[in-house]
Amino acid sequence: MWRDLFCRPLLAALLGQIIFLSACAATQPREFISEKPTKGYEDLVVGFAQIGAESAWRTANTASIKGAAEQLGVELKFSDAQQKQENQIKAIRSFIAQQVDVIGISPVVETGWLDVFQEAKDAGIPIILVDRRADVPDDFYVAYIGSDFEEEGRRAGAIMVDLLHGQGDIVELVGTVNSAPANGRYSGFRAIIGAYPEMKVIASRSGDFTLAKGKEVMEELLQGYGPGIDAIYAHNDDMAIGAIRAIEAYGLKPGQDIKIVSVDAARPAFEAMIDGKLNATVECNPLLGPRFFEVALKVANGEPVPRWIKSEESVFFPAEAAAILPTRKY
Ligand code: GYE
Repeated sequence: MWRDLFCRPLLAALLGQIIFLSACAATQPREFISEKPTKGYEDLVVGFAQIGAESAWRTANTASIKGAAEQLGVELKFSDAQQKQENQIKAIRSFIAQQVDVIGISPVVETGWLDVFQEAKDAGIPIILVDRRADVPDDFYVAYIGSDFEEEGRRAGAIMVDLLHGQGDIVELVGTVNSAPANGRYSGFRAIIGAYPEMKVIASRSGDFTLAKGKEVMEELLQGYGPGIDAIYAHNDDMAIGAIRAIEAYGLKPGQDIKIVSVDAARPAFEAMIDGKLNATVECNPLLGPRFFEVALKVANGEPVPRWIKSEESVFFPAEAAAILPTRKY
């Protein structure tokens, strides 16, 4: 009797448990029982195809990527393409051959990536665009981490309108021809100043984002236009600083005789603003390393990531430059 009372519920419970467990196994999602373990940073192998070392911005960007890899324990294969697209293409091919988990690239120019991106796709290696975009279909990369260059151009345009009171002759120092930041900063600027018929871009020349070329181009423009130039719009700080040197050598006062607006907000721009030689700088954040590896890890683990991880940026003027300089990280 007592046996019956005791054993029946026990047997029923046992049976119930067996039925429940076998039902669980049958409905278990595949990933759950897959043998592929979740990767951690220390398991991650990442290739990064950097552009080069053309500017203060780029130096800070490289330091951010290398520093984050080291801190997180990621194995980073880093390539410096010395400004050449063909070197970046070679770097991607070598990353594919080494079977890295994820490839990061800052494409020097927007076009010409289809073939090599297709090769990465065929090899099943995801690409993350960092800093600059490439002109490829959406399914050729998993995410873009970087700035809104059009917006930076619009911000520079609005500052220029204020500085010139809606009237004046501007020369533009363009970044690397056909690069995403040069394209966006070019068109964003025009979207604003286009509403002011008395504001004209009288010359637009590439200084390839370097101080040396910015100086060289500015020397030529001063030969051509001299004091007729009211303002300079430089697509980065380095070219603005090159232009400042050319203007001083020419005998004019940068920041006064010729107003200057640039992009990046790197430390040398703050120093130039403190000296009264630069009128404003539009921020572009190069410190993308930690975010890049965070996204790379998610991608390697098959987790979803946003299509565009946008940098938050500001604009800076001479009045606040001295107070802000000590806090700048690049
Ligand atoms: O503004 C410039 C650098 O791609 C946003 O490249 C970057 C640009 C940056 O050389 O200084």
